[in-house]
Amino acid sequence: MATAIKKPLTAAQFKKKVLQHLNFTSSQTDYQQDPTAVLRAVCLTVNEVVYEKLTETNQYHKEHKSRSINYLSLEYLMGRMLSNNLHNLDLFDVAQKAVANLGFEIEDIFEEGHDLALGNGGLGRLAACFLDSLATMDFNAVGYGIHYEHGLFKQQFHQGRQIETPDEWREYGNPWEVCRPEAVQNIPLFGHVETIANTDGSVKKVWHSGQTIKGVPWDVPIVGYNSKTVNVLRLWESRASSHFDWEQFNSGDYQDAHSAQNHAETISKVLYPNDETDAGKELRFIQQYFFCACSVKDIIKRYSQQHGNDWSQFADKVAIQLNDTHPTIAILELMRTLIDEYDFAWLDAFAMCRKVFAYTNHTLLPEALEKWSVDLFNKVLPRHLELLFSINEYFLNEEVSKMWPGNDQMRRRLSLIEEGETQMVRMAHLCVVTSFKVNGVAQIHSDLVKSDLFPEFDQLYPEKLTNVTNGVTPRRWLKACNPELSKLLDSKVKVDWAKDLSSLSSVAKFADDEKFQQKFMAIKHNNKIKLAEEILASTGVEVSPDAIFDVQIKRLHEYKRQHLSFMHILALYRRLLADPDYDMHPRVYIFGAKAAPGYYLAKEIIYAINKVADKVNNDDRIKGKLKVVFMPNYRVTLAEKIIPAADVSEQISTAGKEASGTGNMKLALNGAVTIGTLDGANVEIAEEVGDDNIFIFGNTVDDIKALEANGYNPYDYYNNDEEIKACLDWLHTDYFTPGKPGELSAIAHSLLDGGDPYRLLADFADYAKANIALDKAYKDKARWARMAIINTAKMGKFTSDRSIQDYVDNIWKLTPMSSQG
Ligand code: GP0
Repeated sequence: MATAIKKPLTAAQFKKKVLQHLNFTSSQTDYQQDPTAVLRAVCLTVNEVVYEKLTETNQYHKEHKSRSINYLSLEYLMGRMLSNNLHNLDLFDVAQKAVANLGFEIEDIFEEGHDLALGNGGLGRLAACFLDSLATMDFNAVGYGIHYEHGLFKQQFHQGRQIETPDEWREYGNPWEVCRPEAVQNIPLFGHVETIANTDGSVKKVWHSGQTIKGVPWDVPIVGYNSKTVNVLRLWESRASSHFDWEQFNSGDYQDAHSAQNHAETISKVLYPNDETDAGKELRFIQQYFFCACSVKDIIKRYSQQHGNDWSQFADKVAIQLNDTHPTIAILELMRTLIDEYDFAWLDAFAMCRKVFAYTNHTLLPEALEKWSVDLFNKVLPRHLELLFSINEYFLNEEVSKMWPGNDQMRRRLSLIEEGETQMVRMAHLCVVTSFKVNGVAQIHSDLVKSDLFPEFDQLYPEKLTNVTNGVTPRRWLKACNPELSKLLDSKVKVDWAKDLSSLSSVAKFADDEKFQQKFMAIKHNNKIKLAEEILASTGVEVSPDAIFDVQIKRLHEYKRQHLSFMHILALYRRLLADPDYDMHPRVYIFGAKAAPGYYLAKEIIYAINKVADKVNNDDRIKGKLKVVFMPNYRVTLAEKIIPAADVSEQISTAGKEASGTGNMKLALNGAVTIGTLDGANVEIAEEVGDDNIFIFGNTVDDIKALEANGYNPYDYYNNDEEIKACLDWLHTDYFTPGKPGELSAIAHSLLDGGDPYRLLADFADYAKANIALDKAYKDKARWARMAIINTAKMGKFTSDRSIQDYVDNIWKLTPMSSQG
């Protein structure tokens, strides 16, 4: 494997620097007892290399006045940084040796690190993978987000129920961030708008804000893999603008002097833990505005450092990607700045926004499509609301009414304002109207965005709606997390597959090679042994690495249907009780999922799985053929341990509901075989691996529409399928919750009287059938090995490098560092 960039340090030099940091940065000479101090010193050593490259990257883009992409996201699920940075800098072996020399295993040092968990799930992890690819491909990119004091909560189980405790990722500092006081911003909010008449008859609007918040930037360096680039993720922390009121303090009003400060600091205090639901809280709205305003001001500042007051090149130099509608206010903030602060004419400002912004849609679920009340807007951002109304007027009169003359219903449907008891702002509509491109995240999802979500917008703006299928970084999700498989692939693929993932397709020719199969499956087995140890440590349950490791890891949500798998587990258990010799290969069901703290049914599903697990895992009658474990505190770091050990990947959402999925890609890349519906990126995974190497089941999007057109009735399935009936009835007994009948009833209620909103019962029988086919395939060792190998070999399309190249070619139009001359 050719390495273009030479190792920046030898092991001896690395060790010397670590010792220096232990001595002079931490004053820790007794480090043998203190792996945390060693971790810190190792990180600081790595940073010496990182910051040098960061300076060079900045220098280059300044000189070349490079166009930049500015990725705005309320979430970044980075995970741990050290192992990834070592791999990307080609310092892994060096650090491993140096640390061994100090008496430590590098893996034990990694274990001391905290996850940067500034996100909920797929959307936040996608942002993290994209930053990795942007740096790897030498693009000039800045990620903007919030420096939450507390990221996603930690999850524990108490008697099977989820308990949340706060995440303290930077309680004692974080070596991967640097504060940038020189780039602080002041952010106005609240107050009122004054209209001043100019002498020429026009008017000038002046926003007199009621409060100012200080935005303090923290930069996390993003290290490219085997590239020249180190970019930054810039995270904004909120502070009170004047530290506190001394006059008030001196007059004895200690409490009040503190409260303004507390209020300001609350903004970046905590990540909202709802995934795919809009909680509609005022503080969340202020979070969104705060980070958008800081970021837009920062983008303008960076631009004017190079171009002064010449705005003519702004749209050539700046692209802003909105990761979902969460950063939509950035559009209004740029409008406001151009008009109020730089005297742009309204139409010119609007035209500028339409050249700069692009928007990614991540879901069709109605509960995730953000709406904010006009009243809230008016209270917090009165000037932005005026501009929003002016955009709406232009849009309805100049565009909607010209396309559909006299059609008031169309005006009502497309308006940025939803009329009703309380007027609401439709954030997605504002995004579509004011962006130059709108993309979905997998082909089927983008097609549905066009046909079902925004059909009128597609007519109005042909070419605006497009697709960019998601991807994952193979650096973290294969090279770093699965070192043994990586080595095997290195031995067969002559190019650096981590940078050119489609090169893995050459491994497909070994899919039937017995020796290669043995090596591939021996690695899987080893990974399973390691995971079994982790499972024992975290759940107390002993599992056999000879069993099928069947994995479902993702946020807990009804549409993802963890309870479909749960129902099937009940069915298997029932079959085994009826016939202890029931023919099935032993299977371990491994779940990992956090539920939003306020999501009642999601928490009930966790509880039910844990209760059934207790019973099943301790039932000698079934001879260990079935085990169920729910691993607590699912997060990036746990995913990195589970994924390399997975045999089966559960991707069983209701067709049409999962925009893309990205766990599906990570699992297949590591040789897990998918059992899934024709939803999201599963469709494209099936295209790549072929029908023989995936288990597709269930209703398609069109089937579901047809079912619903005929009036969906869950009782049809309950009454006609003896197994479904028995399993649902079981939940009302005290079989799994001795002495407490009905504790698991909520799931049954939702599936029957609740109408089964995610059509679980309609897919149950076919899912059970697909599982029988899967079981049969697994028993044929050569066949399974072949399937697993093909899955790894055919994942080339799903590298996030390909996603980024698609964005660059079709949306952002960037040139990488190396091609700029
Ligand atoms: C979508 F709308 N996603 C949302 C959201 O609020 N949070 C979130 O994580 C996810 C989708 O569910 C996804 O299908 C997709 O792959 C991901 O965004 C990235 O596009 C599965 O996680």
